[in-house]
Amino acid sequence: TDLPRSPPAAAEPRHASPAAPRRLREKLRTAARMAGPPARTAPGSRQQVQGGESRAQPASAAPPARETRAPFRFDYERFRRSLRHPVRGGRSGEDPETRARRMKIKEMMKFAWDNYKQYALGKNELRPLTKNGHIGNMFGGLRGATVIDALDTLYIMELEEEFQEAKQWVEKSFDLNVNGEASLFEVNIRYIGGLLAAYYLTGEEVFKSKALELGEKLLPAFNTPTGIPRGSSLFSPCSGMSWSWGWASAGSSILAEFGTLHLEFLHLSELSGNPVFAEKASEPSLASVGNIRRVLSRVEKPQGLYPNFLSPVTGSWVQHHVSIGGLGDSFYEYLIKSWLMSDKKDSEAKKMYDDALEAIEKHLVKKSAGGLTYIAEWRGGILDHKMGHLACFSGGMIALGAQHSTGDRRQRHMELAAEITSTCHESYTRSDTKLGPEAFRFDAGSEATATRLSERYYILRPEVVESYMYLWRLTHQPKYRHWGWEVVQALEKHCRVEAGFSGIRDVYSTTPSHDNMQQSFFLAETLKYLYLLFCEDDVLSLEDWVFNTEAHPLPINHTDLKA
Ligand code: DMJ
Repeated sequence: TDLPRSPPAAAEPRHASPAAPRRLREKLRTAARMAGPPARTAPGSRQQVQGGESRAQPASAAPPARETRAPFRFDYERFRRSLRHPVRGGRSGEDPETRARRMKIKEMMKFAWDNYKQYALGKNELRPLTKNGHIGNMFGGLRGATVIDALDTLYIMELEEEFQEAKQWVEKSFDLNVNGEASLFEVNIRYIGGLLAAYYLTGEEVFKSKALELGEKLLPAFNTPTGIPRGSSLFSPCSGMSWSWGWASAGSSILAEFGTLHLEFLHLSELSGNPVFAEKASEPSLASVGNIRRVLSRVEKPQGLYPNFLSPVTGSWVQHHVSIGGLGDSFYEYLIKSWLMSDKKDSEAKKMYDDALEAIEKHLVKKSAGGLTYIAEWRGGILDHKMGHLACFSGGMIALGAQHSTGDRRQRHMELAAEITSTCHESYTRSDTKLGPEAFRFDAGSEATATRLSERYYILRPEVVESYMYLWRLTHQPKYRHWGWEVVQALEKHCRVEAGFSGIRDVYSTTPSHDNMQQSFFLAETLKYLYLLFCEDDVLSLEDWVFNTEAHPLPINHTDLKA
């Protein structure tokens, strides 16, 4: 649930910097000149921020991590005892068909991993047709996105040998001293989320220390006049600096990016004892997700809606485009999940979620001529009758939130969640491959189908099966498992190739045109949610865990775990 991506030919997020390697080298050289002689950053201390527009803003007075780390110890054993269910579940008694389906999905995961390992280990993603690796430009020079994204799925599926292979790669080859421009959002949800989940599931210190080190590398992105981070940060080990740049999102910051940090950053503070990620206890810090919350709760919302673009300089909206799909999506998801993760203590997040959903219901939820419920986009008051694949996560989110409402509201929201999930299912069943397009429309006679050539592709995205998983867990209606199994069959038929799984360019054509990319989120999310759909409810129980927007499980804070 992030930003819309470009069509398969170049499956990078649309907001990824177009900077060519030559321009990047120039930026690094300029940075080095401005910084003077390289200064080593003390291990564990915050990196210095220099350069670009950020220079005017001193880094917030956050305490260096080492000041607070010494006396602090996170009590992992106590954390494990605080869980209400064994992480991989403990119930049995399922029917043989459910077990067989789950085993099939496990086999798909093994196939995806084995091919990545054989042809692309250490690259970010596998190109399954050409049998090589893809690096891309989203992660600031970091490698191994598929390894980090796959860790917790391998663990949950009890693929022990494969999990050990992935862990060894993290121990021996995962290098954080890299050069490049990183998307704050992508590094946070995939790398930090993946490492945190692997730590909480296994207790292996290597995952925790890498997550904390990487978290500190992201802090300079917050160095703006409002503390609203920019979209990208420049990792540069030559002097231990990171930069924030304005051009990545045309000078504005994107709601789904700066609104999708809260879950991971709270855990970084929880594990390190360093309050800077979450909030400074007595003195509000700009470099914290608490500050983002403050800016958002103060700014005026047109008709109660949250536009997608905010200026990190003035703290005002830049244009009035509202979407529960790309550019907005996971901001809403992180509000309700922040409340759940706080064991229902973060009432501000719950109120923001409730108010936002009320405005969405009032202004964006529509019914098509054929009776399908959908959530439209809003451009300065004009509705665009379109839903992106990304927006299909919202069925699951609304169902999750509804569980904690009462009376009419609970019933209304459960119905809305079921209707949206059913519409997203229609977008799959109305295609020839039984996989859904990147976006579908409800205008000019179209009902849940793509009308533009550029929107017909499917890149192994998870959002529709994510909603099936939540709706199954919350209602136990068999149709959600049936729908999930339809997806498994379609993936096998149209996306499985000799060396992995690939996205396809046109869901309305059964003559395959593969995009040659096995996205890391296919292992992190699509296969994990499908697997969980065929598990008992106590495997990664919703009573113990919230899933970050890349499906990495983070624990609900049942107790204070400082040692
Ligand atoms: C993933 O990286 C995450 O789900 C993100 O929130 C949205 N985009 C992809 C999957 O579509």
